[in-house]
Amino acid sequence: MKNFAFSPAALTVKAGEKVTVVNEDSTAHTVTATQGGDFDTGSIAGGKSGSFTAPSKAGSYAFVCTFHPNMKGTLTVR
Ligand SMILES: [Cu+2]
Repeated sequence: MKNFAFSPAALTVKAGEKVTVVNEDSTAHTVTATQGGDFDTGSIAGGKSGSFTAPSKAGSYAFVCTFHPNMKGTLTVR
């Protein structure tokens, strides 16, 4: 995350893969599945990294930052 955006906003990973994200802003962010609680990094402080485990089911999953709902991205699980 950088400048209040996810980069890249569209990410493709394998089912069950551990995904690490880096927060390059000074403000805390999260990577949180929009629906179903499929994944959630919890709060990642500025300058820190966090991780989540991708869902085991293939598909397309929207995510947001819970603090900044205008930050949006899509996780594709294959
Ligand atoms: Cu945020």
